[in-house]
Amino acid sequence: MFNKKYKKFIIASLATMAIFVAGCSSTDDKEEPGSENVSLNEQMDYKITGIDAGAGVVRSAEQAVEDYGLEFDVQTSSGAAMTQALSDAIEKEEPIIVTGWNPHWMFSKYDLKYLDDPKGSFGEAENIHSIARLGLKEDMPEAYKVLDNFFWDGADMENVMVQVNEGREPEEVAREWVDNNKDKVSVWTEGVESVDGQEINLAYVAWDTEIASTNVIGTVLSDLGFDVTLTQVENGPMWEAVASAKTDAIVAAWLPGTHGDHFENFKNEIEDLGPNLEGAAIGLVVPSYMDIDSIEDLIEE
Ligand code: PBE
Repeated sequence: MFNKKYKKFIIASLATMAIFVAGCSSTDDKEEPGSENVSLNEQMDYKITGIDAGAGVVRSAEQAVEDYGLEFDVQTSSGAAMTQALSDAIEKEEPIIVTGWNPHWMFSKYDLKYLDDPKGSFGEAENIHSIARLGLKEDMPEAYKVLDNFFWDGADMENVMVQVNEGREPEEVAREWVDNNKDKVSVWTEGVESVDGQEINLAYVAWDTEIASTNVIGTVLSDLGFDVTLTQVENGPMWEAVASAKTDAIVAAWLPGTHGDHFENFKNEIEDLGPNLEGAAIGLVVPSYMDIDSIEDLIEE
């Protein structure tokens, strides 16, 4: 028994030495594969700048770290802290990786790129869905129709987002967008009758995308005579709220991937009204001046 173990130990030691020797000789000719990644990763402190811990994109970034075997940590903060860190890094032309998504004003403000994701940790293209609480159709048919009809595109949403990012109040920007886009809004409200102060609550998370959409649809409902309250919550609680009818609807469901786990969890307690925007995406985003194109470029061998 002892002997057998001892033998194994010698074999293991020899194997280690062989690897060591092989390693040494190769450094004479050229650098170890992946060593240039090490220095870039060190410059970034092995940090991916995330947003709020409840966000799907943070979870997917953690999944990517695992799928690609990266040494990185995903640091959580908020959407606002992430865009601030991005802007600071760009000012100094320093490397940075953030958890990003589009539509987003950051793509019109800065020169950015998504890192390729050959393992698909961030999923495919996403749609943003509107979700109603059960019973909304019967209780508030007019609001239900508007939410069901609500559909716009990435350029519409970015138009609102860019102005909010410039420091204007979301409510004011939404008011202006609704006034300037009567053709689109009239499709959402076609055949919908006005109501007299019926209360409706919409829950949302303080992501730039959702601040834009929720304020716009809130303005449309308010113009129809609804007494609208927008309630800001975290992602998990937003899904719980619509499933338990604490809120009437959300327009912030990223599917099938980003919020797929929440959807799966609550699918029998909610009504999916379908996409209000198509062709959204999430992923790791870097400034274009960075000399990497894929998440694989972060792997250290
Ligand atoms: N986001 C924006 C959200 C969905 C909308 C990408 C930050 C998320 O990651 O959950």
